[in-house]
Amino acid sequence: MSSQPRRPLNRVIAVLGAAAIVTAGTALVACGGQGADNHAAQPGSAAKAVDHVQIADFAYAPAAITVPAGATITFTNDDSAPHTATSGTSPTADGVFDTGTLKKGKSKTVKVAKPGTFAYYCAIHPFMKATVTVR
Ligand SMILES: [Cu+2]
Repeated sequence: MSSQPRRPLNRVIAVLGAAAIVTAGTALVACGGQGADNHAAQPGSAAKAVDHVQIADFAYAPAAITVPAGATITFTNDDSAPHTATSGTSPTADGVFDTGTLKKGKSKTVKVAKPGTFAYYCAIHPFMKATVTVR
């Protein structure tokens, strides 16, 4: 009678938030292979940066990233469910970037040219939120 619907997902997300900080370092190392082409094409371009955001367990990791203006950001869906990374605040996309629907195992790279802090969300699961800061 007094049972409330539990939302274990929130706890999962909270745990992931903490894990994201730990994972951030590893993710940068893992970028080496994929980013090799970009680095080779533009030697000595310090402004060029590639950041990866992993989507897993209905959360973005890391949940907040900072990249230089013009940098690319790659979103990879390692979840069983499809997700998007859509800039704006649900349900209103602001058009700064949008990965479209990423199925399991799929990646999409976007570029954000203008500086600012941009919230984004999953158009399929609006409770999934994170931010990109561009400097
Ligand atoms: Cu989603």
